[in-house]
Amino acid sequence: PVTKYRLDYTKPDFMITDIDLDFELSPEITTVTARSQVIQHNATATTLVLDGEDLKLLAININDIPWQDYQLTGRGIEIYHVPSEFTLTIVNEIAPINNTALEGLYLSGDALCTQCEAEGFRHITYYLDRPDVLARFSTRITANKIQFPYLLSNGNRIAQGEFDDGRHWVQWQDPFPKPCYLFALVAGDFDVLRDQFITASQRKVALEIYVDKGNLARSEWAMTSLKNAMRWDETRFGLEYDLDIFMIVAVDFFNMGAMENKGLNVFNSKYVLAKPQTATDDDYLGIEGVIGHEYFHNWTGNRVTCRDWFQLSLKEGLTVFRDQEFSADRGSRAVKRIDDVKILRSVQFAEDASPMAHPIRPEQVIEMNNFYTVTVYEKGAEVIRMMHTLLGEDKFQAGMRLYFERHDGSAATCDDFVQAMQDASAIDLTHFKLWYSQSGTPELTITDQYDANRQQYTLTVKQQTSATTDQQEKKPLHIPLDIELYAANGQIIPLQYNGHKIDNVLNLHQAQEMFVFDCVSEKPVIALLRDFSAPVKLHYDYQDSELIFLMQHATNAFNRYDAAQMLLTKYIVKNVSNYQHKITLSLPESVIDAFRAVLLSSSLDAALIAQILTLPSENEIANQFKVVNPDAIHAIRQFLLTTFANEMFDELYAVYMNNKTADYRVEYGDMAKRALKNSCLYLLAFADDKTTVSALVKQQYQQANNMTDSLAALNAAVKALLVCKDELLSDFDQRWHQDGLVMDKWFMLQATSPQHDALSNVRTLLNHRSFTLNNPNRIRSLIGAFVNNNPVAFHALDGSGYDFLVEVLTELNHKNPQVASRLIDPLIRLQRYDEKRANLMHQALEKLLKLDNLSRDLFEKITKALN
Ligand code: BAL
Ligand code: ZN
Repeated sequence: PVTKYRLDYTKPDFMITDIDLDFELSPEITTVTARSQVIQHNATATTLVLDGEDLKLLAININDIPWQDYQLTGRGIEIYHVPSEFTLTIVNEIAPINNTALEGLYLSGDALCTQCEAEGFRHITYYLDRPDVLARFSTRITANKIQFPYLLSNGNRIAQGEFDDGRHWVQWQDPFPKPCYLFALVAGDFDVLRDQFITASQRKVALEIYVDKGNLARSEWAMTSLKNAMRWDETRFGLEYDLDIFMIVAVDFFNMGAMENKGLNVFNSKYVLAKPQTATDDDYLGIEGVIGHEYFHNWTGNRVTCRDWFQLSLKEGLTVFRDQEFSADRGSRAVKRIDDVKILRSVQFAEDASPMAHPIRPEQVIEMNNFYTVTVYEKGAEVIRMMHTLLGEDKFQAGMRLYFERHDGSAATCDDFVQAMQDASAIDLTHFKLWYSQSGTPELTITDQYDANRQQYTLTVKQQTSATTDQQEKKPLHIPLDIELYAANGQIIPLQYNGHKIDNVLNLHQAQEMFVFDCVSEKPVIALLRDFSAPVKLHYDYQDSELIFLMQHATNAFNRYDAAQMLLTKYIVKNVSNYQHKITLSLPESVIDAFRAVLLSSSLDAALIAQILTLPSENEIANQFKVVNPDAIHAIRQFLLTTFANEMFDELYAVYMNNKTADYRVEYGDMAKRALKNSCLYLLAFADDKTTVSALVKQQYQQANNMTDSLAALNAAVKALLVCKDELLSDFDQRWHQDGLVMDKWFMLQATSPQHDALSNVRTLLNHRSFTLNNPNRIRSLIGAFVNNNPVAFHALDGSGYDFLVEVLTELNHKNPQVASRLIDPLIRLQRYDEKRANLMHQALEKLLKLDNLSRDLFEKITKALN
């Protein structure tokens, strides 16, 4: 496998301005005729090199004359001595039915569909498969009418017809030039939910959502979310939709969450289908977020696309930021922020500390599919968010307008984006740009000093980023640090120096800096990193009393949550050490009281209380340690759960009872109540009084009229190992075994069970009637959940978890390299474990490296891990 480097970018020698595609569809053999208008851009180039994989070439014509002067290579075709401007016609065959990698044209159930990002189009025909080649696409699809009554592609439907032999055809035309990764084709039989949207400039857009037959009632929320997203993008970003039709197709077999193909989004059905009986509140929010995300790509991704794949964060970081803001504007901004920070801290920080560490704009890539990461996406969104913090909403929006003015209809770079932000705001972002090229998690170490005589408060801030596997040298970054000071009575102390007001956002630039504030009449309590103003780790020696104070008085909801997290983390770290030294575990009464006060607060949003009462996950806790001890972390977490449950039993029970909702409504206030009620139930399940809690859990499961409540009960039963768990699990299976998406929840619960035989249960479930290794969602919910979210079982000291993953990856390496490559992540983090585990992980990776035909995807990660 070859490594590609960002700095090696060169412009394409040839451009394709227009392409007419003709598909004769059938699952066994599909014939593709591609007629492209090619123009030479580099006068010295006479060889046209096209990408193409797994294709059977039938014919090549140049200007309608057969052309023999070419050669097939491992990765495509080289066509020699071509003229400077010509029509290239290529005819080839593909076999969608054999396409288990789900890249290119493949079969999802009975439907044919495509996935072309990043480099899937080359599995359809020979082409310049790179994002900086933008062409106008027209697509004619012919297929059997009974089997494939709907034939869809990008743009507008301009003609259709029928043949006598049972086939029909449809012609599509997309007026917007696009790179081939945004091409899509879908053929199948569906139910269609139709609606319309009137844009701000009064244009009528037809909206269509295609779902499997019988699923119409489950697509309404997706339609509502789509209309909300379209309106939001107009009001917040001033961006309107540009075609006359917008289609979404839900398919069951999909490697990613969804795909933003122009005018024809293809979605994993997980992010479309919902009704109260089958989908949880989190599913509803997930659908809203992903529908928004894909829709927002129409401008940030499609109208302005990426010059090359190293720039992926240009569209993904920005679009994640936009979908985060959409969700925040619709629901609770604070809760959304906390959810996003949790992902960053638990998954992205771990990626920085892994052999896959990379900047949000990677420097080198073997397999692009490996770089659809939390770093490119979520840390990328944090980088955009920091610019938003530095510029403010108005200047940020001015930057967006300038960005579109300059780059609409073309392929741009991350530098182009920052330049537009800088030019529109007159704020210098030169130093800030380092965030694009430097990997790793910066750490801030903060100390302070109060001078009562001078009434001065001084903050000393040091920043340091440790070396990562990809990059040894690190420089100080431009970091926005948002702070607030409080007096003992909870009043805000205004920030000022020398008679001048100081903004809450401090700009850090150097390895060490001092900030002095005067007119501070008492030693203040400081809230640091308000709203998580930068993706960094924070070290500041807070007293317990200060954290408890911030839990009550911080004006920023994120700070309240974070103070609670820091307080718990202190005792988690202490108790992990106690556990390792066989000292009794303990938690001070004052800590429990602080949490009790949050639980009983009448002023806090119920969803925020639920967040604060949810203990950090084992993965979040693991990031506190250089060497992770999964058993100790699990034991401490169980201890905290039991302690909270026993100490706050009556209060938890009362809040549980007070937050019941009658009918199920997808409404933020109700969701918040359910979140609080169910986090109380979860904690209660760990109390010593098992008879009472088991009855309570069982009752909620049996009486629930919605999936949020029944799954919460089942989760509590499984995680607290209540006696009712087997009965409830089996009831759920009986009820839902025909529904893959619902069963994913059931697989996930068992994969993450603390039961000692979790692995053997997972192995048994591989043969369950609802499971198949052909479906990425099933794989992620059973195997992915086990390897990522059951650290005790996956890292069992007998190596059984690692052996299991090796077996699975051996099979998936051929079947679906992309899905395989996602699953291997926890195995490549061997440096984070003790010698015994690291050795076992090493052996497992060695075994995988010896596989025949090891995919590029796995090769890249394994070799990085073993180096
Ligand atoms: N572009 C791949 C799917 C997504 O990020 O929207
Ligand atoms: Zn995206």
